[in-house]
Amino acid sequence: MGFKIAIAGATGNVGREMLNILAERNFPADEVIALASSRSIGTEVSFGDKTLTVKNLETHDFSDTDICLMSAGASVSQKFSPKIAAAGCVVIDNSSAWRYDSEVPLIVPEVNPDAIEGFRKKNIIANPNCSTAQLVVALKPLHDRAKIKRVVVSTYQSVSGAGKDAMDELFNQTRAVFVADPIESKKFPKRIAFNVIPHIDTFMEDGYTKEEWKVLAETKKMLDPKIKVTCTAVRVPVFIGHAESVNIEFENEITADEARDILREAPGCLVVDKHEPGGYVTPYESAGDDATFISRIREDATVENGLNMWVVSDNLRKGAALNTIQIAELLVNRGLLKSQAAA
Ligand code: 11C
Repeated sequence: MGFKIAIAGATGNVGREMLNILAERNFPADEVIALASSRSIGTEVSFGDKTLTVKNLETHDFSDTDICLMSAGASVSQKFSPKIAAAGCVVIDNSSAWRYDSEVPLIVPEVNPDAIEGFRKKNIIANPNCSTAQLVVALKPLHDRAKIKRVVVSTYQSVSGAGKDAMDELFNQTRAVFVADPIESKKFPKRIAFNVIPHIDTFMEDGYTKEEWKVLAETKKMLDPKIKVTCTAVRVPVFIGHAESVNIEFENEITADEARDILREAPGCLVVDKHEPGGYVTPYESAGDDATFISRIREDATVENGLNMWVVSDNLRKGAALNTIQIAELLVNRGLLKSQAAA
């Protein structure tokens, strides 16, 4: 007996990717329902070789739905997730609404799978921010080996993290530059075509952005609260794939060769690190792939036990849709999910 799965936010970048990945991985679903807000009702979305017609999230009865994969933004999640969870349906939420709630597990299956056992407190599980997901996949095996003290991250984030309108804005601005049309910026505060913007999400009182704060808060929650993390998050004119320059200081000695060997064996990681032109992975090549790619692993001679590395992943997959579905698979594989229809 399979499960009944709903995707809330099915017409968005991440919702569509969730449908693709559910189909690709043969998730044990008897029925998949595409849901969205009232303005998208009737829209058609692809699920494998089927077409699903989007239904209304507001009126869907969740009492015989087993999992709701939510990718409809934080305010929609805050409003709907408690009601969905109360109907007995487990919510796996891709927004920031529940990540920092001590009663909600924040999960990357390669990093802290055991934390999922606490999900019954709210019947909600949170998926991390895309820039954190790929970071912790790469940090976890190194932390296990040499204990990380401090991490300095600079991100190079693609526009798809900001949604479909943001992708259109990059496309339209790039075209406008070539045909000498006026450049319009609606989604981003400055022009993104042929530019980089050191600002993602809202500004906080201390001058950091919320995106930067998320990277440190989520790394601490999933990996180790003792690790010091600082981040500069930057938007770059790339459609899909986030890259990160990561500087790590360890408690114990670790060489670049040892780190490379550890990461080669680590779940979810793929090391591409040849010291030659092109011997590394760029965001463009990561698009459509599930791995967290690690390149440019070097010792940092300016600190004791320091390493630098370059971490790249498809932000819509490992950073969002794939990780959400891996969480659903974890629930199924651990026998934590009961079919509501069979109850
Ligand atoms: C971006 N990381 O690239 C953001 C998107 O908290 O889930 C994901 C925001 C979040 O704009």
